[in-house]
Amino acid sequence: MSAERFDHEVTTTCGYCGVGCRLEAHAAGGRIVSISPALDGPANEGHTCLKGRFAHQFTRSRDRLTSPLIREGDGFRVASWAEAYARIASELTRIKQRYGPDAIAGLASSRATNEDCYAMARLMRAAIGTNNIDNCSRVCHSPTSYAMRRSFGLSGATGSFTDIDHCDVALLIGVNPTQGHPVVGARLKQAALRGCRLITIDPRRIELSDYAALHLAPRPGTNAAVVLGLCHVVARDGLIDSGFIAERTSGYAELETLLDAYSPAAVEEITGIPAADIERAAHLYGEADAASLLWGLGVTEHRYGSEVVQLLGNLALMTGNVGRDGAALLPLRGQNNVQGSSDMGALPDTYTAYRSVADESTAQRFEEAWGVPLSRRPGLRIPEMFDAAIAGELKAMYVFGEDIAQTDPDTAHVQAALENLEFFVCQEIFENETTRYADVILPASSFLEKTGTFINAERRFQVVEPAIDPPGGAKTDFEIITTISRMLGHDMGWATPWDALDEVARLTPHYAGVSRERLGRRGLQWPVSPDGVDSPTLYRTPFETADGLGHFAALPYKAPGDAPDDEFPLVLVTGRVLQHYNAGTMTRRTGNIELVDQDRLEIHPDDAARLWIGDGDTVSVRSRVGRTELRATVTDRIEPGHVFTSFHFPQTRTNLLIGQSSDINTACPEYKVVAVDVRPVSERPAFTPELVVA
Ligand SMILES: Nc1nc2c(c(=O)[nH]1)N[C@H]1C(S)=C(S)[C@@H](COP(=O)(O)OP(=O)(O)OC[C@H]3O[C@@H](n4cnc5c(=O)[nH]c(N)nc54)[C@H](O)[C@@H]3O)O[C@H]1N2
Ligand SMILES: Nc1nc2c(c(=O)[nH]1)N[C@H]1C(S)=C(S)[C@@H](COP(=O)(O)OP(=O)(O)OC[C@H]3O[C@@H](n4cnc5c(=O)[nH]c(N)nc54)[C@H](O)[C@@H]3O)O[C@H]1N2
Ligand code: SF4
Ligand SMILES: [Mo]
Repeated sequence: MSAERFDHEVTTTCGYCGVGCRLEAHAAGGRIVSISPALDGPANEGHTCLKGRFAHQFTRSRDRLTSPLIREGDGFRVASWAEAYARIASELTRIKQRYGPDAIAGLASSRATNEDCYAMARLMRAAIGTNNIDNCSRVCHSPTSYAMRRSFGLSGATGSFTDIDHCDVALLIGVNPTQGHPVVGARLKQAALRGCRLITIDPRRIELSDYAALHLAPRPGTNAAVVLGLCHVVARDGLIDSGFIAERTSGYAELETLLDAYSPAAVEEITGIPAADIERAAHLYGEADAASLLWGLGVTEHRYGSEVVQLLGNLALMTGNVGRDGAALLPLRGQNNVQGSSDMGALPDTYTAYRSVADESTAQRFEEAWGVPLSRRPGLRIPEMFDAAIAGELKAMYVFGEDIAQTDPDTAHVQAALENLEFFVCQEIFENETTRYADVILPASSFLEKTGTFINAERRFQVVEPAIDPPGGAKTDFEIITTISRMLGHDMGWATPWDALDEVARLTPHYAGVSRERLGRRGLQWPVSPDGVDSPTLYRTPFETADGLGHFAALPYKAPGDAPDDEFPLVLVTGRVLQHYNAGTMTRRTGNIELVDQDRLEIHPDDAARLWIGDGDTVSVRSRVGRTELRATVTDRIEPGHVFTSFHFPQTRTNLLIGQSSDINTACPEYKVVAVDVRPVSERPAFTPELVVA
């Protein structure tokens, strides 16, 4: 790119996934003309995927929201900011006075910055007076956060992406990095090429399975049995690190007793994985000098997702594969800033750095800083918000940057909840499925139009700089949230997002040394001590639990919440594809739409033949709670008995099919195991006589 072709250049951080690639964005005349990878980006080292590099055309899409909209009858009319703000302030004040602060709830966006999310949490807690604040981590990696805090102490990856370069075995379970975290996916391919042995555990044969020493295909929802089987063999064959277990952990004896029941033969029964493959995988992992574990939603979005993460913790603890170079536990957190939105306390039960709202000294510290009394009662989680709205207890919601009507489970239930609210504010960059229910829609800014920080999946705070201005009358999320707070009588007192970041650092020992200057081009991985020293590897010694030990968890396998039967004989797994991102509001407005223009149902050739479904045919998919139609792709990457689809296109309405079953500890939906009935709806006859065989 020649210098003449752009007039403005910034180094910023990608706003799609949790890898956190550093990008050089070039703009001319207020438009992005090109984006290239920053060579010194610590997570990407000069790489990006097609989203970070090319998926920026959405910024100037004609569909961008450019002025506030207020409901009028069945539609919306353009309004001034003054009118929109006044309406929001008066409605929220009325509802608070009439029904109390807990009748109002807010959702923070994991697409937005730490400063936006921290401001939103402060708005709900201090300006409204409720802990009803949550973010999309609820439907994603909340089980990881829960489990890692119990096993090790802190809610984050124990190491960094560079550990992938230093391990001799990487075990991937329920994660598909070449699609979801492509730059990490490429790093894993590189690792495989230099001799690192990959093990992939996924009901589908993912791209990295082609590079793996071993691929295991469990029945969906049986991860616990797989991991207990691996631990069984590791213990039985003396592959444990006894010194590590004795010095640094507690609870091993109880686990050892439990493991008796999980012989490879018993595990084969439950999971369908051949016993010999369990043996091989356990030996590969257990005999490695340094083994890393990576997981994703194939672990968490299940009824016992949080327990499986604790079981993965067992595997690492019993082999001493934690707290060393190359021996990392790397949950691939999804959204660009889902680590951050949670770290910032946009959760119903915690302030920054996961300190409980019920903890007296923490609450007092925030009361002092914010000058208002704060509730000690944990607020509602997202699914509880919907239940409360349907019950008539929750009256108003303020949602920014989350398309709950498309992405949350059981769409009909979500719609009923949103329809039942007295007042609903959406702050968005596009109209989407959720804004249909809004009373006021506020036009906000994307990551290329704002200032602040994101935290990636390796706990790294990184700077975000605007490359262009927000379109038309749109404003930054930070400006909107802080203005609404001021109108509600609580002035946060910040001129810029950097003032908010300084406040976070001041009030949070784990982030004490974080500042704009110190973050520089490479960012800092929390905890960051007051003198600015950061932490690429956690737990070199000791753990951050109350007793400083790593905690084993003796948790047996339990069957998933849903199971196939005669009426619903197939298991639907849902997930994502490379070219589109979640609700798809952004990627559907880029050239990626030419690559993939619909959600497809992947089905094994045997099932397809049995059901008389051809590649490209339209099929009906029915679950216990809903029905939809989409086109089929016949592929042997999926096992017989399972089908797969994504949720990127609103017309598919994938989430009509998902029920209310969720993780027992965190309420993360069981998106990954849904019993369904699939049949063709094409004009083709159900059978042709010449093909009927007795
Ligand atoms: N291109 C793209 N990238 C994205 C996103 C996107 O929408 N598009 N979204 C981002 C977000 S928010 C997130 S959270 C991440 C998610 O990234 P991943 O965690 O990789 O998410 P998924 O593709 O949903 O699921 C991962 C795998 O789990 C497998 N799986 C399902 N059930 C089971 C099971 O019972 N056991 C095992 N072992 N595996 C199972 C699925 O077959 C799938 O291959 O991606 C992020 N990156
Ligand atoms: N069936 C099924 N459903 C799933 C999943 C699954 O695997 N299967 N995965 C779940 C997971 S892991 C997640 S994380 C959720 C994600 O679900 P969502 O968080 O709802 O999805 P996104 O598309 O990431 O973004 C939400 C909205 O934010 C807007 N937006 C983007 N940037 C900004 C910004 O800076 N400011 C503002 N104000 N708005 C912005 C976008 O236009 C979009 O409408 O989906 C979940 N849904
Ligand atoms: S890998 Fe993730 S962070 Fe990197 S460019 Fe792609 S979407 Fe952005
Ligand atoms: Mo996610």
